Amino acid sequence: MKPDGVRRGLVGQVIARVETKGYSIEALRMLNADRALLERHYAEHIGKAFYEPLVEFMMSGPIVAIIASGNRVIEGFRSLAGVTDPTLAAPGTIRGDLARDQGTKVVQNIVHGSDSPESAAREIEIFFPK
Ligand code: 3AN
Repeated sequence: MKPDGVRRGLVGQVIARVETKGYSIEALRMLNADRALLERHYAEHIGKAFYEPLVEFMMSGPIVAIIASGNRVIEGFRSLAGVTDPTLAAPGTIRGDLARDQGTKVVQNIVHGSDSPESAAREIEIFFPK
């Protein structure tokens, strides 16, 4: 969960949606991300126009990192989250129901979800270092 979700008191709602869908919460950690962590997490976006606003936004308050499990949880969570742009995200999804365009340089859309088993493994290393 990104800082906007935490600030708005939506942590419980988002976790409830994941659990109600039937996935299990395996680990959960609230933290303040620093620039070094975000550079690793968002390496693919370095150089893009929204990269610096994205990093500033992600450092603007605590975030909640969650490991959830269940068959096809990666695609299932992306379906629960809805598309990146909250204006276009379908009603019924986390972004569609709980977020809107705030007119900021970076989209504030409540949650991030890993997009493949490889990115999940990489992101778990970043947010849950041994
Ligand atoms: P998603 O979180 O939907 O997988 P990514 O990983 O492509 O999206 O993008 C990471 C984050 O960067 C998004 N959640 C959003 O906050 C921001 N972002 C992505 N694309 C744009 C864009 N075209 N303009 C502004 N912000 C963006």
